[in-house]
Amino acid sequence: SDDYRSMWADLGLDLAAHDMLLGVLGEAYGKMYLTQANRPAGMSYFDFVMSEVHGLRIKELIDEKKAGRKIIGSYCVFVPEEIVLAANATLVGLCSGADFAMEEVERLLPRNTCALIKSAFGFKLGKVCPYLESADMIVGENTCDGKKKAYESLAQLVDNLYVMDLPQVKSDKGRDLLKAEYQRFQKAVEELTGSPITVASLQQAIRTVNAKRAAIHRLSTLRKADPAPISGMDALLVNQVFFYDNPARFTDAVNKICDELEQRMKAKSGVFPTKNPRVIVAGCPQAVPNWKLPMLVETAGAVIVGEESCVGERGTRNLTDEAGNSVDELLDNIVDRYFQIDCAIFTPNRDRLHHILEMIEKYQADGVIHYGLQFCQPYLMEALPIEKVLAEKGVPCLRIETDYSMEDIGQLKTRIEAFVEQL
Ligand code: BJ8
Repeated sequence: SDDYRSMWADLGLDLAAHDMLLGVLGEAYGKMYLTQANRPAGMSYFDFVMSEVHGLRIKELIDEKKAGRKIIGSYCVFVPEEIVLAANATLVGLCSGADFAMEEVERLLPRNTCALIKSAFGFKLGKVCPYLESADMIVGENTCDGKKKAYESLAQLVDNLYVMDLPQVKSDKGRDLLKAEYQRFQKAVEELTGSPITVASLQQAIRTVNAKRAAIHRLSTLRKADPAPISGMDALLVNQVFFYDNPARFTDAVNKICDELEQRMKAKSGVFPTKNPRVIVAGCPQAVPNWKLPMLVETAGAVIVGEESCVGERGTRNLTDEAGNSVDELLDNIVDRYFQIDCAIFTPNRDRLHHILEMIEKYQADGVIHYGLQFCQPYLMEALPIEKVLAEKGVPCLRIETDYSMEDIGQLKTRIEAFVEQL
């Protein structure tokens, strides 16, 4: 609409480039999502959210800003939404799943940088991300070398970058660092919003975020069923929207889908036949609109029953303890929850392998597809020992290394089809 166009222009978007992006996104969504059979009726909410991802949701954020709230953008699940909400701000995920303005990007970053980082830069340089442009603060974090160094360059492109340091070892010192960084972040957010965090506001924020995660846990549990009541494509989408939507509304929408899936389970109906090959996808995060792999897996006839990823269980598992009598106690609960995240930037990172094994059991998976983005050292390195352990346990594993381009689609299709065949 015209309203949206003037909103995008006010945010400084490049309207022509942005039209192109929305065109490509809409077409891909129609082809990959709307063509799926037996989708739960409750997915219509997510179809709506996607059709309005740069429209209505951005208008809501702008309205929040007009009412004095601040918007904070983040690239990593280590940025605690509880602290953001408690200080009267809204958190949105910024990491992006499509190539954009690649020529310009490669003038600032080496070619052998992972697609996720390049994409984040492409959306800035191409002026096509209304989330990035509406953010009052952008949080970068010292995780992998790629992101850590890229934020030094991003700081030249945006004037509101805040960088959070993160530990690399799960030691007492590591936990102390995380706590100190969350305290520093709390101060920075309070300064931005002018709203000091109180016990009540932090407790309320913890409840809000826990409810969102609990709804996702409920959805995950339902995916244990055979036949699978929801496709991996749709479940991934729900996990992607987790990062953008209004938390309370999102929680309601996910719970509604779960009610529907429970009915499906009773009726023994699903999206794929019973005894269909079931796989877990493990590895790098898949941000919107990176749907290449799940699309290939599910059109090859397997169903994805779980994502071991930050856009998935690595990001959403574990709740934050709601009990505490001071901000400091609640902050400790938050640190305890986030310190368990088994990102591959940690060394050693044994929990991740355990979690993958646990997921195979829980979701009755027949195999694992390890998804690594090209040039992502942490996840590509971890893929090898994971593959070895899975081989010892007799669990088929397909190790994929790819990017956001469509160049390897034929080759991936052949490998995935052969893998699904053997399950
Ligand atoms: S907690 S996974 S969201 S850092 S794909 S940019 S690792 S080279 S994304 Fe992540 Fe936080 Fe960890 Fe999760 Fe680097 Fe790899 Fe690129 Fe990556």
